[in-house]
Amino acid sequence: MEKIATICVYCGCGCGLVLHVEDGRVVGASPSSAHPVSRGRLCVKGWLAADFVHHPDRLKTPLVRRGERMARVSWDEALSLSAKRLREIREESGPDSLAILTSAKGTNEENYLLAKLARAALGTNNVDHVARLCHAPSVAGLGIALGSGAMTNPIRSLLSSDAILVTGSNTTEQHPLVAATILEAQAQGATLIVADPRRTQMAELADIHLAPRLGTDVAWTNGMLNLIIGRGLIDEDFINERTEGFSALKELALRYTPAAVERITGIPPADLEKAAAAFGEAPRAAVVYAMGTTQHSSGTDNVLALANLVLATGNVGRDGTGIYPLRGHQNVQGACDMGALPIFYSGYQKVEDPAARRKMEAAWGTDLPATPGLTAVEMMEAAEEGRIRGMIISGENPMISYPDRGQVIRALRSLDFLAVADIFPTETTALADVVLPVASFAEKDGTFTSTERRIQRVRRAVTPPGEARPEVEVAAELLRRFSVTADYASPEEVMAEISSVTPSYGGVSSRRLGISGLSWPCPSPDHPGTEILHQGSFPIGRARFYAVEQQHLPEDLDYPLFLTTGRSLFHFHTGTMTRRTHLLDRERPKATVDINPADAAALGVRSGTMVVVESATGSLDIEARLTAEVPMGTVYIPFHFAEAPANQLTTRTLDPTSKIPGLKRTPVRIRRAEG
Ligand SMILES: Nc1nc2c(c(=O)[nH]1)N[C@H]1C(S)=C(S)[C@@H](COP(=O)(O)OP(=O)(O)OC[C@H]3O[C@@H](n4cnc5c(=O)[nH]c(N)nc54)[C@H](O)[C@@H]3O)O[C@H]1N2
Ligand SMILES: Nc1nc2c(c(=O)[nH]1)N[C@H]1C(S)=C(S)[C@@H](COP(=O)(O)OP(=O)(O)OC[C@H]3O[C@@H](n4cnc5c(=O)[nH]c(N)nc54)[C@H](O)[C@@H]3O)O[C@H]1N2
Ligand code: SF4
Ligand SMILES: [Mo]
Repeated sequence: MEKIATICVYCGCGCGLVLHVEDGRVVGASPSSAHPVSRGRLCVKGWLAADFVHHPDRLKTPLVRRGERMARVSWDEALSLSAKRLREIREESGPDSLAILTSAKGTNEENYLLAKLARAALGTNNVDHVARLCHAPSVAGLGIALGSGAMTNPIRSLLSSDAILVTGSNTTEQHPLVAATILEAQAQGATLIVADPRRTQMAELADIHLAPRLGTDVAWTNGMLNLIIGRGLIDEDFINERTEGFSALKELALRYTPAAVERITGIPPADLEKAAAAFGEAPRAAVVYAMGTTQHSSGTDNVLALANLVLATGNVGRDGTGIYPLRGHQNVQGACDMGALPIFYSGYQKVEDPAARRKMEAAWGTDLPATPGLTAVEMMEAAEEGRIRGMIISGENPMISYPDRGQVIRALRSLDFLAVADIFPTETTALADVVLPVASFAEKDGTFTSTERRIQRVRRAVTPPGEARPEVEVAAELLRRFSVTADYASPEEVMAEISSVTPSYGGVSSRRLGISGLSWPCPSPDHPGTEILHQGSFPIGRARFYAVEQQHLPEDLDYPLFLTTGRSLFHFHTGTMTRRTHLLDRERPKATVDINPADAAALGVRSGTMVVVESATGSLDIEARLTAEVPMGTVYIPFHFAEAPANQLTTRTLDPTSKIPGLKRTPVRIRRAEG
């Protein structure tokens, strides 16, 4: 048996995985004991990460739509047709009538080439990916507050924390190896504060559980600051030496008294006081957050409020401190780093900056567009209105994962041309004109960048099924069809180009990565990489406080309940891989809506009753599950299940700064289904 060291394909923890190969097939996976994050451990999805690789449903040949049917064609035919249709649309409607969604499941090299395809070949900055639905508020908020949108410290650094505030993160289920580290820190004496409207396992294990109403995070965060200022627990030296804007924030925080916070959030003053004391008194405190923070129409404000908290207490730039936006997909950090975003080239170099643009034009040998592109949800709106006519979607399943599914269907059906690259048939490939079968993580070389900015090697263990090909090759072929030079002999050569144009990856080469990888910024070949950011200074000089107010949340009498959506440990998003992994699907085979027993009694609903959930955008038939994990007035649906897609109910209400939709709070009503 051969053993190939690689990286888990699921979440941003970035665990080291060993694939076991026998007779050209992956037969199992086990943890890597030498790996700095996993240290010999994996969660259940990691142990089962090899299961879908040889599934019979894998896409094996390129397909082209012929009326209602999909016909098998050669790669040459599929790619030539794609290039021809995209070129025709561009001639008729201009480059900005085209768009690319790249994949957080893809490698850095694939994301870089797809972003290059959008800019250098199609001529548009319309390139984005699911980070828009995920940590766009972190990229925007931490970007303006600290100068970098990434996690400040490595996961391991939490072991040195004296207090850890975890908010909007179902950590034991969604980032199991981060949760294991947090619980290890707690066992050593750190105080664990968890803010989540639901009583998750993390909340159950917390020393202090704050259960705010959905969407009221700015209020309680400002409230903690109010108490921390009142008790003299701020770090005045840090504020004076390294930040600006504190006086305006202080004035604002004065108004968020415990009583005012209780009215907005429902959090009892005594709990808020305990949390503020624990966080404020800790010599080293850290904030860990995820989608409960970002997926709101106030997502950027929520992030800024948390940044205020760590800055005011001087908890940045040291081991045991910091702010941890937990990145979701195993390479969503990398997809952002590679410039699969409408306003940035790789390394967050702005497309609007003439110097950056000239540099990229010289590197890519062509003129580049200067106007920022559309974000993911804006692309869907433009498609419905006919402003976007041709799209490439690589490794995303927006039919299940994007908000307001009715609108997504209308948008994708309105396109004149859609090409989709995936490893499995999905609800989105079903609408494609061309389907491109690509290699999975086990069948290609390249790199992923984990949530702790750790750039790690992904290694080919087996050959792709049928005619499926690594997407690096597919993207390079498309670039050449648009006369852009793309003579890459291997993903390593793509990484060489990435490091030549991307300062933070400047010292990265596949050869250097080894088992532990390298954390960016790593500007030069002799640089060891950077585990803790902002140690002496911030990239923007001084960090900035932003005085953010709690948004007013109007009541809607027609929709008296609030839906929040999320995930389960056993499934990954739209389930394309986990629902094809028997042992995972068996654990969580069907969709349910969680309802508090008191709400259920008022509705005349029991566990197992079929109900109809209705929002302003759609309705859904789904089975009820009664649980006190959700508070009264709140219901919860995991969005994994195509049979009952939660996004039928969500809306496109966007955060004005980051353009993330408010997926965590949708007004709904519920009734028993007829019959
Ligand atoms: N098993 C598994 N792991 C995954 C994924 C997966 O699909 N399956 N997906 C990956 C990806 S891409 C991501 S982004 C991460 C997501 O990881 P998480 O963000 O941890 O997961 P979610 O279930 O989206 O939501 C997190 C929590 O936010 C809480 N919440 C909702 N509204 C609010 C609010 O207003 N305030 C606060 N404080 N909390 C709120 C919810 O109750 C929920 O417990 O997981 C990654 N890991
Ligand atoms: N209601 C609601 N909606 C949400 C969220 C929520 O919390 N609530 N969360 C949002 C968030 S944070 C995220 S990140 C998104 C996730 O949304 P998506 O990223 O669209 O969901 P996935 O199911 O992970 O889709 C990944 C696709 O990539 C394919 N794939 C796997 N490996 C490869 C590969 O190597 N190459 C290629 N090309 N494809 C591959 C998979 O088969 C799958 O079809 O969902 C968002 N939508
Ligand atoms: S914690 Fe995340 S990266 Fe680690 S094994 Fe589980 S899914 Fe994979
Ligand atoms: Mo995500």
